[in-house]
Amino acid sequence: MDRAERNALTIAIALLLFFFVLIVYAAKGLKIDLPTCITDVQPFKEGRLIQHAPDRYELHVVARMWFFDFNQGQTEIELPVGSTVDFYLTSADVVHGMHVNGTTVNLMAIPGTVNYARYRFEKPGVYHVVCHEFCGVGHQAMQGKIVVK
Ligand SMILES: [Cu+2]
Repeated sequence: MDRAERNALTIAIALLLFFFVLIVYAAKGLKIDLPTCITDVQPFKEGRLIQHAPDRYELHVVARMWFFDFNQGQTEIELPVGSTVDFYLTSADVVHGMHVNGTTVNLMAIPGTVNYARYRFEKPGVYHVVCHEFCGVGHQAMQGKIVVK
């Protein structure tokens, strides 16, 4: 093998290892979890916001053409600042996406499955929730709001 070739390969391998180690550190050390498809929760039909403690919430989101049902048809919800939310997401019809802007919550809503992510809202503000997976003619209008006060 040519020397320049070996140097290029060494640098490429070192770079990729560096990226990989940092990603594993973020996932395990900082607990920035990847979305998980969970199997012990049945797909639900209605959105629901459940409060377990003053700063602990469970949010069942149903994505449907063309809105997010956060809580019995509501497309906008309010949470106190500092809340930790367990997001459970399913779809009532086709495949949707759900990205909560400004956070690491970025999930797919797939009919028949439940996706899960956890996030703590440390800063107050309006978090727009958008669908980023094409879902028909109303796709561009599919959005919701999480208001953190
Ligand atoms: Cu959608």
